[in-house]
Amino acid sequence: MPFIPNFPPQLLEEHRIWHHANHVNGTFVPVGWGDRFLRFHRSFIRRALAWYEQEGLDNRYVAPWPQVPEAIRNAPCYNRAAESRIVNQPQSFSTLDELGRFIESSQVHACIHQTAARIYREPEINDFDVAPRSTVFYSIHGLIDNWYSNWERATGQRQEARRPIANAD
Ligand SMILES: [Cu+2]
Repeated sequence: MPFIPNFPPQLLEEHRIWHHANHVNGTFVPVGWGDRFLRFHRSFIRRALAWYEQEGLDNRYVAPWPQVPEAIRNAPCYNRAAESRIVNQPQSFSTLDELGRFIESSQVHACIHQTAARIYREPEINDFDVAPRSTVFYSIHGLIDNWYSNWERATGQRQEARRPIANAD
């Protein structure tokens, strides 16, 4: 089931707007983008998957890939050395922004989307406007989110979700 039925239009719109507001072209990725990219997608997939679960849809379809599928790693656009640094040397990124910018500037994120769209014959996966309607989007972004968690563990920079400040009165 690669296509998610009745995906909430407001969630789709939120993702579309984020990418239009944060458009990057090629390998130049501005300072601050990486931090926003990782945080936005973490929050987005959590909310989209909460809806998905509520719908009673099968969680197995949207589970993160345990690693990038070999068929994608074999694509000419894929940067294996970059993936290896992300996975094995997370502490080499001193900030979350550095990690996020690297995932983009190394083309790892773009290549995964492009290649998945091609090999699964699902062009939607490579279209920001509609990608969250595909289950593969969650396999990809769940894996990227696990790279983010891995970085948090390795650097001791895990930040708990902000709790509302208790009212002192
Ligand atoms: Cu996105």
